[in-house]
Amino acid sequence: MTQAKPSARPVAFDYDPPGRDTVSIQHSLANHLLYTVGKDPIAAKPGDWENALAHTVRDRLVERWMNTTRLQYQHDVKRVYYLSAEFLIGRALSNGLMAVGLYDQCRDSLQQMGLDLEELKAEEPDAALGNGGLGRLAACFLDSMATVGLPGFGYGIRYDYGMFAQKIQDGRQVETPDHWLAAGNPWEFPRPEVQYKVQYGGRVEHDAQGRASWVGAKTLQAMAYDTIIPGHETDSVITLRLWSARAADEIDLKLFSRGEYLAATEDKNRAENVSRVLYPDDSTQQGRELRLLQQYFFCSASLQDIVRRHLQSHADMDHTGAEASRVSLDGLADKVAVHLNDTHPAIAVPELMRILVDIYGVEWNRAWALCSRIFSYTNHTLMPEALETWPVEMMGALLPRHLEIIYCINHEFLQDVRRRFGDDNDLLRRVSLIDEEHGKRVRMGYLSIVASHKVNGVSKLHSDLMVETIFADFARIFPGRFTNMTNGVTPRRWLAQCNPGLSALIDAKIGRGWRTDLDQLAKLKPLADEAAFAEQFRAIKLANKQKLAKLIADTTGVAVNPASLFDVQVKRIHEYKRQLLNVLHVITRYNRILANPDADWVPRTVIFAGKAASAYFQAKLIIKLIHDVANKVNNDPRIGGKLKVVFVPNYSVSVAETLMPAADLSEQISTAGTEASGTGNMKLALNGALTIGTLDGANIEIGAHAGWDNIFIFGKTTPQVQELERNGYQPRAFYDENAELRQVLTQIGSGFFSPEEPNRFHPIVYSLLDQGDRYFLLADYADYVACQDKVDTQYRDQAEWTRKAILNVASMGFFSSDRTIREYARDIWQVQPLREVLAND
Ligand code: 26V
Repeated sequence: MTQAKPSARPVAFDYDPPGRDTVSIQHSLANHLLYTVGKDPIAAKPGDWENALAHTVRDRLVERWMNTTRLQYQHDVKRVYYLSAEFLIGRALSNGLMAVGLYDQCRDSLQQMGLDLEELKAEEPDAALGNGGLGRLAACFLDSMATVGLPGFGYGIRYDYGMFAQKIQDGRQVETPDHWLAAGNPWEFPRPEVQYKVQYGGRVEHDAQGRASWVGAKTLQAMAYDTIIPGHETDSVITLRLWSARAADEIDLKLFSRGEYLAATEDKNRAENVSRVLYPDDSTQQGRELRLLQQYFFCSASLQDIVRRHLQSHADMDHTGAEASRVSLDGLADKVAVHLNDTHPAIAVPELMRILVDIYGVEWNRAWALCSRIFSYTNHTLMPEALETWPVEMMGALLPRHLEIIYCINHEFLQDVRRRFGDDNDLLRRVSLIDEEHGKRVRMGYLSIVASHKVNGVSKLHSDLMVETIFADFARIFPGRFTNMTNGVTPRRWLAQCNPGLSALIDAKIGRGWRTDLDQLAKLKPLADEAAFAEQFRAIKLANKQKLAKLIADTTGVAVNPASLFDVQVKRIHEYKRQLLNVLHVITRYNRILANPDADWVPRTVIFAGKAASAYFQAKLIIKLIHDVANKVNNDPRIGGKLKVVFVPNYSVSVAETLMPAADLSEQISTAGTEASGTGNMKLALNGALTIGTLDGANIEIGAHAGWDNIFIFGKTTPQVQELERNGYQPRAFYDENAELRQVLTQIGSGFFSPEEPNRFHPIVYSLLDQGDRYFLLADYADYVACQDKVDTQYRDQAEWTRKAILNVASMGFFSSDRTIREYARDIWQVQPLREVLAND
């Protein structure tokens, strides 16, 4: 690494800690506008003020940040490094303001200056460095690590372009690039002095002693950018370090001196492409070489950084040179836990082996023993098509030494299996790290399991299914290695920040402690029966619905009635999540209203939002269907206000912050056994929505906590789905026996919603009736529709509905990511909050 030794601290080092009073804040803001942003106030745009405000907040976090980092060094604590290809942070301004405890004060200071905080907040682009649940979970975890005071560190990629922005044109998704850094990023500190070489390509040579060297490789540079992650109600602040790709040599001097300027910069561009764009796909594993390079790029830089930090603070005094490093590295597992967020960072396993064995000369078995104590791995999906494998040939060309190391790991592993389980060739073939059946591929999930001391799923059901299905052999080979860590969400963003109305009401009743101890929400339970409280609760929900109605009107042009039931399904568009089942219900309801217009219909607004992977044809067609159905329903004068359908474009963390507080009904309707956990389900319940859902993922635990009377459960259970599968599921049997279902599918298939193109939705009907209905929509249809009737009945009784909604909020304490992160810290990482270390020192 090209990093100079820190120079001695100057003798006189005095600085002005920024004040917290109104005048100080106003001065900071003015100073930053002038001296940081470089704008004359008469010319400054809202974006400039937002930038100045972000710096004003950041200033008030830096001292805490330095103190946290300094204390970690001084007490030589064990750290956890969370490796993730995705961090879906969203906006940072409100979160930062709340963390420093200056939200109201800043708003008022701004107001005195004639500025509106709400307007400035809207200027900030989302940091959308993730696809969906997995990336957002990583962001909630960082927030919780900081708040709980864990010595945590996030490592990922600083993508120039994050998750694509979704535009809707003629009812179809159109992807546009997300250049989130265009106006600069006030939350990051570039660290040009922190750079590592990352190599790829070339070949491996072995010397007479069998030592490997990787020769003829190409080189990239990884440069660090640090983002401050503030804790709440604490001084603890942690770091998210993201790597950006640079060319090893800025430009080719030979070409440059010959005047071939464009050619001279080609290498630079190729290198920088490595961190250019987030792969926008969470449905299928894409065998893209660049994606493997991205994964290796950030893992290699992160591990070099981790090892460098360890050696820096654990210099062995009794030895010199290489021996000193080897001795120091013996202690690595006592000071370092590395977590693999899914298999995207699994290449970190052979990379750490390479660093230890090839670079520091650590003996193989010793190095492997360290790895096995350092790594742990979370699985986030059971969907076979999302389980990563890489063609051996591709990995050999890109990372020849890593492929060798993986073969060695596999050899030792299979030998061990043979020793313990005999020559069961079928078993050996099944658990081999190399899949030989689909043209030789490296199984990254298996590699992660073999290297980790703990492997967890993300909800009880998912963790059970994981060891019963995809990892059954491994559960037998490594009993005790598999565990569960049910997901959670940060109550700071997903209640305090997004729902100020409800937060203020809760504060008034039970105090502010719930922000860092969400179990305290249970104190609201007795209030569920208090009419006055229920009245306030309802008024807040209505105000939140009005705010969402405005967003809907602004983005879609559709006027919705805030007094109607807001029925919300927001998440990535995927067949297993069954947005299509929701549409089948919508059409059924439409038909029923037309058949019986004078019945006492509960007015409903069915709200969808979510992105489809750009190459996922069926998911994109579902988006189009939602729009075509919406068009028909919303413009049918016979329907009046009884039913509205809207699709909110460009679902993102920020859009979610408006949607979650406004929902009455939370749709969590995946086929049982397919949704690993879900976290939107938690955010919606925390904001007082009632769930309609299957017994899938974390829905089961939500029901157990909220009480089964306070959730609407329908559909086949996982064992029932498995049984249908075993017995040869016949979707047509369900079709034949249900007249309403037949009508709905006939309408979709015959162009009722797409008269200008009657065949448009053939692929949808075909997938249900002729391609086996992979996600059992038809099997669950009747029960789902009947369950929706129960929802109506319940909603008519507003007092009872509100009581249940309050009980849901009061029961969500368990789903704080603080609880999840404490479980990881205790049972997997063996790291302690700094506060506890200090108390024991
Ligand atoms: C796969 C791929 C494949 C290649 C392209 C990029 C990409 C990105 C992500 C993934 C895996 C996605 C897995 C995922 O997001 N799982 C979700 O994780 C949530 C947090 O644990 C959980 O709540 C959701 O149920 C689960 O679907």
